[in-house]
Amino acid sequence: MERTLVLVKPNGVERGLVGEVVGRFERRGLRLRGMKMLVVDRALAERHYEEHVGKGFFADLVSFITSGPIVAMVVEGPSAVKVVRDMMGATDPVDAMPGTIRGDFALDIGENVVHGSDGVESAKREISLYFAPGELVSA
Ligand code: D4T
Repeated sequence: MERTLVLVKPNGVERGLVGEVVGRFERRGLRLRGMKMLVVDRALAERHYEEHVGKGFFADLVSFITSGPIVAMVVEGPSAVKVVRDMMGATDPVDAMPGTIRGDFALDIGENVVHGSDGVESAKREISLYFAPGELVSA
């Protein structure tokens, strides 16, 4: 079993896609272990995206993720990191296959609706940024 962090980004919340995104994971058989709505502040955004500090798109990335409420969730299942990323599709929605979340609901890499951790270690780090241990339930 693995756990991964999923975010429905501000444009996903604004467009009313939370239920669609959560429903896809639930119907696949993944389990929700924590979920909350929050507004990401600059400090949290910079910690979350620390690997992108110095890149040309960093300022826009922070500005976007802090622009409105997001929904953060911890999703659990076999190979959850890979399964979730496969269900989200390519980072650039133009390359995302139809049937994936980005392939069905996005066109702009800067506003690609969802985030999913890219590995087991980054999942652990990211989950701890958004959730205290007591906020997560176990099976
Ligand atoms: P997230 O983190 O949103 O799930 O995206 P990925 O894991 O799929 O992709 P990433 O870390 O490489 O990029 C993080 C975030 O930055 C935006 N981005 C990325 C951008 O606006 N321009 C770019 O050139 C890249 C590479 C999109 C996602």
